[in-house]
Amino acid sequence: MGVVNVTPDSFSDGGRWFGADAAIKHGLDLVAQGADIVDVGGESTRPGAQRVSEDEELRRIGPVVTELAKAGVPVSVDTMRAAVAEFAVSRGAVLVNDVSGGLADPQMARLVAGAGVSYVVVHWRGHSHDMYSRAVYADVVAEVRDELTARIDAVVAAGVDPDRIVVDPGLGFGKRPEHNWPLLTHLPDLGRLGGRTFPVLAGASRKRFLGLLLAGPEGPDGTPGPPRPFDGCDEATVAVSALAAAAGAWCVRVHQVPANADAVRVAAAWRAASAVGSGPG
Ligand code: PMM
Repeated sequence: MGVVNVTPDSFSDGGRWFGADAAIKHGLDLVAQGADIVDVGGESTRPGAQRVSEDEELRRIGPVVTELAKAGVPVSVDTMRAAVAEFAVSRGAVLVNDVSGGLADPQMARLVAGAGVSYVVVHWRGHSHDMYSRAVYADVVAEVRDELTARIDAVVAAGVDPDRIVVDPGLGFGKRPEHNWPLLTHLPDLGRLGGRTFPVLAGASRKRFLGLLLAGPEGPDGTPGPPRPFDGCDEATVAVSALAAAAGAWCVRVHQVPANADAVRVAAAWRAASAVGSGPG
């Protein structure tokens, strides 16, 4: 999944594809580079971000979703608003990527159910302006699984077809680095919820926990080194994509497609070969 953030302020690519023409071209380029899905978003969810209005979100994504879908691109709409999802689906979007897992807009699950599109249910504990205040976990994997299970039960009760659900641990959403890493190493468990197995999507691309992992050397007084800037985190993103896909993730959401598409193909070959029995005796 390649990302097109039609925003002035997203964490890693804010402002770059803010104009509709640039965003449409970027989406087409991502497909040419190997993306299977293009995720179009008009609202930044970076830590501390304030919300944009619905009109502004629609203004940003409208032409981009419309033109990409018209060009035959499988479009995902990254939105927490049912009205925005409804518009995007009416223009041909095939997937609703809701980083709030249906919590931000009570109409979302019904809209998705009625539209019959796929739905990414992301683990989320609240809006970005104060998300770190909620980053408190005793057992992050168990709690994220329980909370995702509750969201799935709610959206299925509202009519969403379970076969259309994709789950996502929501890396960085109300989570610190020490929470993101165990979630990444338990991706298959995160897909097995309530007696069903759901495809899993992971969105680690260029996130701050990678910049912190790759931080510069500590100062002489032990102060942490400066985090690596996001555009120095693409190789680490590729490493996460390979490991996540090898562990069975269905999809990785990334800003830079070519190397990640290669990583996913390596992982697919890895998984296929590991299924060929050649064990002892
Ligand atoms: N992360 C961001 C935006 N949308 N969607 C899903 N499903 N999973 C994510 O982890 C996710 C997302 C924030 O990233 P960006 O603003 O750097 O693109």
